[in-house]
This record gives sequence, C-alpha cells and structure tokens, in this order.
Amino acid sequence: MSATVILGVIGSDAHAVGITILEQALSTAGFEVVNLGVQSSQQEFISAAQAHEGDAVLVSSLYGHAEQDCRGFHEAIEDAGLDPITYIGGNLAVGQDDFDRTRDRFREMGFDRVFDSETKPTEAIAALKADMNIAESEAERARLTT
Ligand code: B12
Repeated sequence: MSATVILGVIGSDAHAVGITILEQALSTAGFEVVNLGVQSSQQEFISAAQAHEGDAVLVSSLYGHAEQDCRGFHEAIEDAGLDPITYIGGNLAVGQDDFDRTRDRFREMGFDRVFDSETKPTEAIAALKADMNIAESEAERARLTT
C-alpha cells in the first residue's frame, strides 16, 4: 500500500500532540504521511497535496476556530484541480457544542468525514482504508477493532 496522507493543524492552532500520534499510527499502518505540523495555512495543505500527490488531506483543529480557518478551503482545493479525500477532526467548536450539528456544518463545508476529539487513530485508519478501498486482512481488521 502506498497511499499518501497530508496531515496538519490548520490556522493559528498550536496543539501538536494529536497529529503526532496520528502521524505515527498512520505510518505504522502503511500510509506515506506528510506532516505539515501546527499553524498550517490552507495553501500549505494544498501545495503539499499537489507536490506529494496526496490521496487524502487530514486537518486537525483543537482551539475552537476550525470553522473560520476552513472557510473557502474546499473551493480552493477545487480551484487547484485537486480532489483528495478530506477529513477534519479534533475539538472543532468552542465549548460544549452538539457534535451532530458540528458534523453537519463541516460536512456542508465539504469534508468527507468529521471526527470528534474522542477519535482513536484506529478509527481514522479504518475510515481511510474504507474510503480508499484498501482491503484489510482479517487479522488487521481484528486488530483495528480492538
Ligand atoms: C495540551 C493543551 C494545550 C497546550 C498545547 C501544547 C502542544 N504543543 O501541543 C498549550 C498549553 C500550548 C495549549 C494552548 C491553548 N489551548 Co489548549 N489544550 C491542551 C489540552 C489540555 C490537551 C490537548 C492534547 O494534547 N490532547 C491529547 C491528544 C492526543 O488528543 P487530541 O489533540 O484531542 O487529538 C486526538 C483526537 O482529537 C483526534 N484528532 C485530532 N485531530 C484530528 C484530525 C483528524 C482528521 C482525525 C481523524 C482525528 C483527529 O485524534 C487525536 C489522537 O487520538 C486540551 C484539553 C483536552 N483535554 O483536550 C486543551 C484545549 C484543546 N485547549 C484549549 C484552548 C482554549 C487553548 C488556548 C486558546 C488557551 C489560551 N487562551 O491561550 C491556547 C491555544 C494556543 C494555540 N495557538 O493553539 C481548549 C479548546 C477549547 C475549544 N475548542 O472550545 C481545550 C479543549 C481546553 C479546554 N477544555 O478549554 N493547549
């Protein structure tokens, strides 16, 4: 498997731990990971997706300003002639928001999947494999669900 995933924390957000864990888990699962790190702009995600032919773009946001930071992101991706799978995850709203509403909002903005801050890396990996039609062995499937 050689699917390439672009990963980063968008906007002015400096929370680094989640994407570090995600990077390690995705690499271990066999993905090529380009980790942009924290405080990455929309354009940095797009340039990396172009340069590395990214199959998926994973955006992380913890500090509550994801909606502002992601405004126009999917339009810019389309303008760049790209069509990657896009996920966003983390603490996406300020305070104790109703996550169903948050998910709907980010789905409307164009994200293929939206994950809350309780998401385990195994869930993201399983979703990527499903969306990329990457077959999992029975043993791997069992490992991912434990
Ligand atoms: C550590 C921490 C900090 C550290 C960050 C250090 C660093 N270098 O990373 C410091 C002290 C710098 C910090 C600063 C701030 N923080 Co802070 N921080 C935290 C804290 C305590 C833990 C975050 C963490 O590392 N979690 C551990 C990792 C493993 O989990 P995670 O990040 O959630 O990631 C997992 C999942 O969310 C998911 N995931 C994440 N992204 C993605 C993306 C995809 C695509 C997928 C599939 C999954 C996924 O997978 C990850 C692995 O399981 C949280 C509270 C909390 N308990 O979450 C607050 C918290 C995130 N911080 C918060 C705030 C408000 C701030 C500040 C604005 C505070 C301030 N007024 O200055 C600043 C922001 C600075 C900035 N520019 O970003 C708030 C956000 C509130 C909101 N969203 O409504 C929180 C929730 C605290 C709170 N309860 O109020 N913070």
